[in-house]
Amino acid sequence: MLQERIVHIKEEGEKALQTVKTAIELAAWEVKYLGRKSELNNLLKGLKDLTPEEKQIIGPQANDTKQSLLRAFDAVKEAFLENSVDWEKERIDVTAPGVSVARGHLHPITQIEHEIEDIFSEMGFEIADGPEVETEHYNFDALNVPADHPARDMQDTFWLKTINNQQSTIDRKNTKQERLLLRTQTSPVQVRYMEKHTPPLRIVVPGRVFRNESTDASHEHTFHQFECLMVGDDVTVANFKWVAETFFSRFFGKKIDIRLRPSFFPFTEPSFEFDISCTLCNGEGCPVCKQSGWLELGGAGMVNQKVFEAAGYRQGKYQGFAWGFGTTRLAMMKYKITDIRLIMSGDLRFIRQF
Ligand code: FA5
Repeated sequence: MLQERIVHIKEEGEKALQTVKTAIELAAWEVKYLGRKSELNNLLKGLKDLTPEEKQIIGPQANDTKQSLLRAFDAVKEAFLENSVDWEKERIDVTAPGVSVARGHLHPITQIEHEIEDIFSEMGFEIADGPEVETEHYNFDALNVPADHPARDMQDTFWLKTINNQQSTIDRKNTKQERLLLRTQTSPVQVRYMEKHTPPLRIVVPGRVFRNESTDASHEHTFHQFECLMVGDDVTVANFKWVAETFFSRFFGKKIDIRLRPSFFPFTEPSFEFDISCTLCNGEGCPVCKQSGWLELGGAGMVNQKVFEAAGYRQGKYQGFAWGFGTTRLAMMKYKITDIRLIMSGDLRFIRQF
């Protein structure tokens, strides 16, 4: 009786498999003839209840049937897979040229800033940061630029409009209403940093600054500067000169000529301007260096004791040098860019070259 039933399952299963046309039908067939609740499986589970003699006959027969149906199922499944793939489409031509992936990259100014930060970090400087929207106090007052002093006009300023006829304030807790501006230099970060730290200190401050001035090949209204400040008990101009020469020589990978000229900044005393030989024309004269062979890179000097005082240090206790230079101008020299206005133009044809 059982033997006949098994033969019947086998015949029925094989017949049903021949009519299967879709993957769904094949899955249903598998459940019906090979699944956990299939008749054949129940039969196999019931073998334990048979007599030893019956087991000897029924056992092998049921197992053979299961294996046979499984083989038949696998063969049909394989055929299904084979037919469902369009091998012509799937063919991979390993000799075909690759498709290049468009990759973005950092803006040249950011690249230069990273390079500068690396060089200064190696010399033991810390990287500091400050706000682009600054108070009049930090941008001018604390840097020893009195309200009516003509030095305040040295850097034309973008003042921020007042809100609701009130002067806007950057610090709402501050009851003194302060005028806000777009910082004209990175120097305000000197005071902000010194207020929170005690010498000895060495910092560099990369950042964007703004000036309300007309543009030409070497002047922009929005550009980048890099401030450098070193304060201690006995920091001198000699330290400045060594740091400047070491930095520029490492940056350009060769010995660079530096020229110091006496100058005036309210926040340094004595003050000087420093130029480096124009790497674009090698000192021959070109539109960028205004035919002089030199490029004005920055201002520097020994920190005015009044600035130390504004930061909360006792007058005469420390001495140090400060230095601010145009990162954008440095980028122009490095990449031989003849017009500064290209740098922040957003023109991708220009940016993609770096
Ligand atoms: C300053 O901004 C001072 N804060 C620098 C300083 C810092 C002096 C610490 C002393 C101590 P100055 O206005 O000269 O100085 O600007 C510094 C540099 O910024 C210039 O030498 C130049 O390289 C760059 N720069 C100035 N104006 C522009 C501009 N419109 N476009 C591009 N770069 C500019």
